[in-house]
Amino acid sequence: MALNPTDLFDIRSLLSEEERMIQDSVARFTDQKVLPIIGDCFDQGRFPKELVPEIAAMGLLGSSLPEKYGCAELNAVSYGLICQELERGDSGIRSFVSVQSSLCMYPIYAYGSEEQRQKYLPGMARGEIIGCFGLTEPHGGSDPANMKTVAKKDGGDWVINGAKMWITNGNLADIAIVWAQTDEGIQGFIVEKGTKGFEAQEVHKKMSLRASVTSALYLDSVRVPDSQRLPNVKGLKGPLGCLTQARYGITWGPIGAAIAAYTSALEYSKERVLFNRPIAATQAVQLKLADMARRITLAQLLSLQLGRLKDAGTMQPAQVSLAKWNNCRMAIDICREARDILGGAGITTEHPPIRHALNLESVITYEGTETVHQLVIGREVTGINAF
Ligand code: TGC
Ligand code: FAD
Repeated sequence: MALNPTDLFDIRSLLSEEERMIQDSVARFTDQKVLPIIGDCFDQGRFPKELVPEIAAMGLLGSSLPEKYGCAELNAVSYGLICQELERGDSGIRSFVSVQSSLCMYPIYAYGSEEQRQKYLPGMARGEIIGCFGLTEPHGGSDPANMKTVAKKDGGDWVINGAKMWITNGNLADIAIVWAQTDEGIQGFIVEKGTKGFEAQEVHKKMSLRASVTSALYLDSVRVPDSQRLPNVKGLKGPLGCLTQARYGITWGPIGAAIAAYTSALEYSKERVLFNRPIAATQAVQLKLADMARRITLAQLLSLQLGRLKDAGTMQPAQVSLAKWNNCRMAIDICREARDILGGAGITTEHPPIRHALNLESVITYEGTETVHQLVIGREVTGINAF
């Protein structure tokens, strides 16, 4: 029996019935709702906000969090499959869900008070309250310990001053999780849209993640009550703990982008006839396709095992770093190679490879650059910090 070209090791057989069902329903959503419009959205530099209610209704926002907050309480592998199928559509759609789920709902759940959870999580799960996550600053995102944004205590309030850069969902968001330096270390604050002195400004001229909103945030003496501070974490481990959740999902997402590009190149190569034979009949193209299939298979196994470790509660940040590095590198290489197989046709958004390749320029950079993750592994295996 012929093997499935996008699942050579029958990894689907390792999924539970519920996990397969979730994957199928998100795949249908991507096929029916995302793929027909996403090329145009990318061209127009437009995030398809009209899809948010359906994304929410499917339970994809904060999908790992408890049902008592209106969430689907799915396991980590299911969250990964959601990311994979959404990013098969576009990294911008997966980014929206990653930020809402792992970077905004997760810290409110993990570090927030019960009052904050009740106030925000159900509305966020319904997609009625959109969040963004402000960690990166203009002077350098890789080193968040060197944070310049400060929050000073003033009676029962906090006064926040600073700026954040490259913030996904910034101009869409109703709330921002803002990380700021305080006298007691880095702390997180929930800043609501419309708070005096708080402004989001959209980043334009992007060649990547064009179907996603990216913004700068400005905080000019923004005053928030202590009840908007996340009370249960202090120090860099707060934001880094959120990043571990989001990076885990990002190990899966690029598998979807790679599958989209590989499938497109595979189909095209069987139809494109040059020198009296389809280019798929040439050794050069077969080597490229075989290499894509090999690298996708390895990435699938890596993320699945990572998900099983996460579900068992033993996943380590360095393991996430290795998978984020490997899978982003795998996907960007495949998308660029697929673009080449399509020749000139590969340079337009009529075909997915170039859109995914351009998106992955962001995905390989955000949530820790490739170099940052390589250095995390270097530190893990040598015991020497080279940052
Ligand atoms: P270090 O000072 O050693 O550690 C500080 C504390 O944090 C703990 N920790 C972690 N906890 C959870 N998860 C992790 N991944 C953790 N890494 C470290 C650590 O145990 C320690 O705790 P404690 O209790 O001892 O205080 O910090 P480090 O040397 O490990 O960090 C250095 C480095 C470079 C790895 C870190 O700064 C880093 O990861 N930099 C990259 C920053 C980054 O990724 N920014 C992303 C911004 S958000 C974003 O890009 C969203 S895009 C989303 C989208 O659109 O999809
Ligand atoms: P820098 O940190 O200035 O890095 C520049 C270069 O130096 C990189 O090549 C890096 O690998 C290299 N480098 C860094 N340290 C070392 C070292 N020790 N040794 C050798 N080389 C090193 N951030 C948020 O907080 N929230 C968001 O929602 C968010 N969304 C984003 C969306 C998009 C589209 C993009 C592009 C970024 C987003 N980011 C977000 C920011 C992202 O996390 C940062 O871009 C990333 O962490 C890198 O920071 P930087 O851009 O300042 O690059």
